[in-house]
Amino acid sequence: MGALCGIVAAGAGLAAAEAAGLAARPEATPLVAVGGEVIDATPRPVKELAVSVLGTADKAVLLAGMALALAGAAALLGVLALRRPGAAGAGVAVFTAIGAAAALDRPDSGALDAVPSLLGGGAAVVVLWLLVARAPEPTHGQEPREAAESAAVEAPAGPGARGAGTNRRRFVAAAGAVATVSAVGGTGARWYAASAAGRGPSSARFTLPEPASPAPPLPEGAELDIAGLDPFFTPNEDFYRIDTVLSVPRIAASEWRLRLHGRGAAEREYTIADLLNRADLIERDITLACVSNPVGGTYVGNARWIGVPLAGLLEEAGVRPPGEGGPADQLVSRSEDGMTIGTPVADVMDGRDAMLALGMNGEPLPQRHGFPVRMVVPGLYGYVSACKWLVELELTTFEDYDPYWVPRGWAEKAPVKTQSRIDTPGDGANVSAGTVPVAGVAWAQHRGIEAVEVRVDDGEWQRARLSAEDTADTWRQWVLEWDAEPGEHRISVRARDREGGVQTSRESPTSPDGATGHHGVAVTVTP
Ligand SMILES: Nc1nc2c(c(=O)[nH]1)N[C@H]1C(S)=C(S)[C@@H](COP(=O)(O)O)O[C@H]1N2
Ligand SMILES: [Mo]
Repeated sequence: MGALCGIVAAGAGLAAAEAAGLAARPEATPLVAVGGEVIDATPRPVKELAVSVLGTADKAVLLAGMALALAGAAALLGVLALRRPGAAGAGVAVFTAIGAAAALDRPDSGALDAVPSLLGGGAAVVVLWLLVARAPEPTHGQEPREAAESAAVEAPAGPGARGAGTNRRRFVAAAGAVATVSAVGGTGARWYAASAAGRGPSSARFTLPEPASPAPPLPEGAELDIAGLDPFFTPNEDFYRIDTVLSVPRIAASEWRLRLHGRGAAEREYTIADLLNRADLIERDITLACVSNPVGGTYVGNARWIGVPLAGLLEEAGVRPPGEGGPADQLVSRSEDGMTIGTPVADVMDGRDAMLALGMNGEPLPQRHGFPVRMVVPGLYGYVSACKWLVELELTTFEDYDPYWVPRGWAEKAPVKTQSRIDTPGDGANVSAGTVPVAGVAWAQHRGIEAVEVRVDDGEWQRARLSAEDTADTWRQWVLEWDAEPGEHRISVRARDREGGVQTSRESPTSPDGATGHHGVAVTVTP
């Protein structure tokens, strides 16, 4: 009986929280907020395992698992409530606090975000106490019916006797009503929130301005239409995320400031409006890659960015590249969360589209990808160029300053290595004999991809067909129509860049400056 009270009360609390979430933010409801915290806190290997086993169902499974765990705890608290309602109330308060704390810790949150958890916790306690107070007495092993009847027989005229059956019916009716209202109200609120969320961003942040220099139109044939091949533009939801933060920094765009200072630079401070209103905004397609990407890995993605050309901003502050006598050779970017990233001033000012990015694939930077402002520098690994949640730029020297990763054994300078990856067929795949498209992506940012070659077993390297090149800063897709013969085969790929570099077969680890080697997949071809 107590367990039933607890579960019904928890359901009522969650439903109340969902309803309150419509007024506050749907992201702030306890299940969603705690789930988000769990995801943020999950170590990368565990997360990768979950994603590889569950795929896109990982979040649904997480939420269902949390609901189950909560039901278990609610049942225990309900049993406790029969004897000690106060202690059970304290238990509910603990869960309420967890929900509220998670909601307040979520990206973009405000004080209002605690409201759904607090209201939900309040509703749960009230329902729990009301139900427990009305719960029929335990019947000591007898069937409820018999208990009621025997009570009636023993005390035929007493009011308490008739009350036992009535109480039971009342209790069941009340619990059933609460459960029904909770289920309908809770799922209704969640459904409404989901449909409302589809209509537009829940928190208006800023509107992306029109760039003075838009990205050139994508050339025809830049995207090959092959099942299993990564899309040319990586959707923001799918873009890899690598950073050291457990909880994504929340920066209000209106409060954001960027300080520029250091050797050979006039000190400057910029607001978000300063950047948004600039007349020199550019829009560019740039492929970002992580130095921790293993050969064949997925820590690489391509996006259309909008931002302020970094070289122009530095020139306005009087900065000259070292080649022109400037005293600083390292630009250190600092983030809200204290990350430091060092980039060669020479690279930033050599004409490439290094930028302070505000937009990613047509929307303001997602919180996870550095809102409101991050750096993007074509051709350099993220850890030496792509500072997210940027708040400070300092001109210094490599001799004088080691940014975060350098004392941890990573290279001071790290241009992206020429790399290629087979997306389809997957490693270990079974395919039928005949024509099989072998396809993937190749990147050599800022040098450009010249050719991609594929080899089956110990055969000749064969030229793959390349997608049309967008820019030298973006990856290219490639495909080889393979005439697959029955048996076990190993397929490898290598890329050539525009500067004559050939992707080496020599295998080296990601540390200190990026993995090398050829990506290969083993495939079984059935007749
Ligand atoms: N503030 C901050 N910025 C950061 C990092 C970080 O840990 N903190 N990681 C860097 C690394 S290692 C990479 S590869 C890119 C990844 O950017 P993404 O998460 O948007 O894909 O961000 C870079 N910028
Ligand atoms: Mo990285």
